Amino acid sequence: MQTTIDKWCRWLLIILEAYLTDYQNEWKGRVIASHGKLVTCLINDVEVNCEVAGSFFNQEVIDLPTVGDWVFCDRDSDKNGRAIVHRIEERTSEFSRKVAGGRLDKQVIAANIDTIFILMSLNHDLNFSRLLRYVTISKSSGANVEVVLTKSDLMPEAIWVVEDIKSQSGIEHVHVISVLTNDGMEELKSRIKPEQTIVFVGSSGVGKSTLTNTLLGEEVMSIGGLRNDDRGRHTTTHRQMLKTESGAWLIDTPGMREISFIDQTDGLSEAFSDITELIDKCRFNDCSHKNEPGCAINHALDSGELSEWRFAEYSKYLKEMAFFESKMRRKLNKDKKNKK
Ligand SMILES: Nc1nc2c(ncn2[C@@H]2O[C@H](COP(=O)(O)OP(=O)(O)OP(=O)(O)O)[C@@H](O)[C@H]2O)c(=O)[nH]1
Ligand SMILES: [Zn+2]
Repeated sequence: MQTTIDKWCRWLLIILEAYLTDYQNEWKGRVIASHGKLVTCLINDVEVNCEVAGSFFNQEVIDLPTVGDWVFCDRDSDKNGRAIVHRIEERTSEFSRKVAGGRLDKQVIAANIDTIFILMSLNHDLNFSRLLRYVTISKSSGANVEVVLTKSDLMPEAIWVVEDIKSQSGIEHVHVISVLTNDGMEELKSRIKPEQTIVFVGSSGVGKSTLTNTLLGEEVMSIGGLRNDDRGRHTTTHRQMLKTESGAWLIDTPGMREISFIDQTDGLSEAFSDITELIDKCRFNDCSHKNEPGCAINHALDSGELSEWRFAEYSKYLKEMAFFESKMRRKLNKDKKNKK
């Protein structure tokens, strides 16, 4: 009996010790730059180099601290070596996508964002399909979403695009700007409030770094070459958060060549709310919207109320998300079996 009590006491002591070592002095900071397992945090206005604790890598789904995250560290200085990040505060919003390439993992690009600005440049590469992808992913983030059409000096007659984008994407705020001519800049700035966290997302070369530098009032980000076809050279190499002249926090992200979904059906329902409302009106709950009688989707397609293109995009995204989800489920089941 005595030995059992001893054993329990020893266990209790170990747990207590681990708890006290880990959390007795927790310092809260915000991640302002991330390079995988190394992050820079702002703790009490001081930049501290940190390393992510090993425990992050024992999770079923690895979720490392990302730019914008509020985290808890073991100290508030890196004078005696990097501080260790022990945990992440629950995020209020996150912009995520599937990592590029064949791997299945989710990549959180930015966290705790108030507004996501999707940048797209007004040149011959203007792509509605890509924009809808960004809108869908952004809508599932929990943040407010706005669109910024850049380089208006290249397409002065942009006004018709704005109306099209508003109706196709359902986004209320669509800005048209040019950093070269200052067109639309004041209106955009008025949408960025002090202390808010914002992020610019979009393909490489759309002008994220140029706009960032303008809002910061100094050349912090290096700008891509003098190309205007959006086939940029990926000049932004890592993600970082910077304070603008007006006091807002701005997260600059590298241009994304690939923008693939994870399970973001919530964003899909929001971005395509007209379609989900129609689906609710189909006579059969499991309507495939092919030949069933009483199909509200087919009716809307026939009458022209719903565009073929939008429905095709919606169906494509839904399929991609279902594919990701089933592959992810299989992977998790396999991992579980291997652990047994
Ligand atoms: N004509 C015109 N060109 C612009 C404007 N804003 C940016 N550019 C040019 O577009 C190119 C790409 O700009 P960047 O700011 O590097 O683009 P980015 O989105 O940060 O690119 P990545 O860092 O690769 O993601 C550069 O040559 C800029 O000079 C604009 O308002 N008008
Ligand atoms: Zn139907």
